[in-house]
Amino acid sequence: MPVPSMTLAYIGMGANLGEALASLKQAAAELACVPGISALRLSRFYSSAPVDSSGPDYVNAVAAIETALDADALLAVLQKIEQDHGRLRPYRNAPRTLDLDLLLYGDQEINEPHLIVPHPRMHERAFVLRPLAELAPPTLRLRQGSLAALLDACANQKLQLI
Ligand code: PH2
Ligand code: MG
Ligand code: MG
Repeated sequence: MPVPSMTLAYIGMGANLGEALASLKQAAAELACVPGISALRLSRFYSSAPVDSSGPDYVNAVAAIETALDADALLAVLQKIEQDHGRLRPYRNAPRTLDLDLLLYGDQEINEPHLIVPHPRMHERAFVLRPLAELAPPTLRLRQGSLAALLDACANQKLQLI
């Protein structure tokens, strides 16, 4: 049987309600068990004040995976895990028990109403870029610049390693 081609994808993980750290660890374990997902690598965990949001401080991390799933199927997996963790969406950027964002899917650009990849705000968020830099090759570039330059630009955003 032919081996399906695998895509390297990065998932941004965040939570600021409930047992946020435990939820992120549990979600990573759940992701690693999904058929079509392999080689999960997890960054360290960081806490930071909510950006354009409210409520308690967030815990954030990034996971890198190899996946045979297409971007839509992967999005459905992420949304199912969010639901399983009691995710509600009362309003935009509301505090949440679990947020799993598809940051990068190979080098694909996706512009659909329900899915934009690369994630449209990742380039300006230290809570995404710092953990991403632990997993991504230093050569990684986003449309807005190199990972190193983007990290420099948001160096003023306070982030605490947990
Ligand atoms: N997620 C948001 C909005 N603001 N702030 C922090 N610190 N961490 C997040 O994950 C986060 C946020 C929308 O997804
Ligand atoms: Mg998000
Ligand atoms: Mg989200």
